[in-house]
Amino acid sequence: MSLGYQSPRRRRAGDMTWGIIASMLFASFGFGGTFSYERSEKLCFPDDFIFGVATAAYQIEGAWNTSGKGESIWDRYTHERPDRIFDHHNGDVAADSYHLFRQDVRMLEYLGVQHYRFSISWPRTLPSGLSNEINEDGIRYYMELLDELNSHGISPIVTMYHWDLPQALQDLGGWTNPIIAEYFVDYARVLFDHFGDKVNVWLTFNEPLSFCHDGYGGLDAPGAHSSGFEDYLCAHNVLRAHGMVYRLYMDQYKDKIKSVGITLDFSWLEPATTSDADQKAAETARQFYFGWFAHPIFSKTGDYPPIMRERVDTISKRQHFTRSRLPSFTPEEVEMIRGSSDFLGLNHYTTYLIAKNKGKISLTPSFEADMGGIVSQKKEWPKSNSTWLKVVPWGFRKSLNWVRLAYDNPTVFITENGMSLERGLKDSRRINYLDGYLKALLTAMTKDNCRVVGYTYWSLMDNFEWTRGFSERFGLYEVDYDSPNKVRTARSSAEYFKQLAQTRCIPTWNYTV
Ligand code: GOI
Repeated sequence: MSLGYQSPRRRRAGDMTWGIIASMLFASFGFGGTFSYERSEKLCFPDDFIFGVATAAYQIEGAWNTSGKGESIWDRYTHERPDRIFDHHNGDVAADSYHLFRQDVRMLEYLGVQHYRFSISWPRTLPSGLSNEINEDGIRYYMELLDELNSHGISPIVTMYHWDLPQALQDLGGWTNPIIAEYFVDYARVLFDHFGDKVNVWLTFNEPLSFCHDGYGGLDAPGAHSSGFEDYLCAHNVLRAHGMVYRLYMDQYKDKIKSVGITLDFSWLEPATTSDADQKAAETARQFYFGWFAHPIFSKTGDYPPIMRERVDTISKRQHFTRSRLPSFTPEEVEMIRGSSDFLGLNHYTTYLIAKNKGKISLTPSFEADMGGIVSQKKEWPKSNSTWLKVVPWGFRKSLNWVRLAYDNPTVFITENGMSLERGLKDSRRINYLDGYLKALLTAMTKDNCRVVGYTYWSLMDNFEWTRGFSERFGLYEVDYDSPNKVRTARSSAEYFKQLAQTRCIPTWNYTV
């Protein structure tokens, strides 16, 4: 299994492959864990497989109004509606990585990871969202971070948009206004021009499902509550924006930019029973939750999944709408979006059960009604500290195989996987989660032949967990939010991950602490 895989849709010849990137980086790592691990059976990833950790701007940076940064929808939302945040906190200071990023890089260096996935804040670089005014301090900040990473041999993987839309653009309707695709292209151009030669991998969007469905149809910022309508408009413009940025890179930045992809989240959706109705409902749900974004980009035919088109069209009619609530792409847009990714960035955390919803379809539009399934989880599945996140490693293997079969075995890069717990340094349950999910991943690669080139743990450190505030902790490092300098301390899982990143073998973890 090699990182040099070129997916059939990967259109550039002779570019720098994952394998070269990884081997260049890998040469510089030493070895020196303080923990002792028994290595009875060796379960190892290929030599050119890369391990890293992830964060996102709003969740760690703080400095929400420092040195010319513009307001984001999460600044506005947490300030105006603290009641919507579990512990009434906000990301004003968070882990203060705006000031402490050199410490972040020291932590990465200690872990010995090959890459660091972080996101750039759109309003920190373009305060009003538009490219007429560039915030020099924002550019300086990311330049220094990138230089610090590169000088330590850590490959930067950069997300352009991890949910922190400039408020000024939300005032125009945000992702529901088609004009935003053009503004996103302008933003991407600024990023390519300033940082293009310092970044190995670009991701346009993090989890459009989350920020469209939960932001425009649910309780995340901007809190639009318009499920079955605005979430579809959001997704439509996000897909157009993604395709346009990919074409920009192909047409004008081929020599400077190495690769561009997108990150989609895919929870495994298992039929609640073996009945035909539930199996069909589960497959439909996969097309709604994942195919919604993956089908237009990664399928041979492009466009929305046929079952989604059919269901939303039919249900819209029954609800007396003149036109479908799911917008349509022009044939040119279908072509522009189809194949617009060098690889598939995948976030995977957990598994849900899907049962067919046998109730009558309500007159009130909603994504859930259109999807037609009822979502649940098994009581017996081990818990995390997040209500939605249960520990189900076999769902990871099933997700990877579903992707392999649906989209002709694309090159997959795991951009997030992780587990939340409460405060505490001895996080053996997190190590157990990692052990299970990494084994499922390795099985998918070796037994099922899924093409996976890298793994990224969410997260490097505890951070602002959106509407859950600081109450859910995903970090390999604990952050002491009460301390003025946001002291970070390595958990047991950090030692485990260090061993993993440096050996590429799953540590057997009956270790002595
Ligand atoms: C990433 O999103 C993200 O990229 C990071 O920024 C983030 O820090 C990281 O994850 C960690 O969270 C119980 C239908 C309560 C509607 C059960 C079905 C609520 C709502 C089960 C199913 C689930 C990870 C909210 C992806 C949003 C949390 C997407 C995970 C809400 C539920 C549901 C439930 C449901 N998701 N997010 N939810």
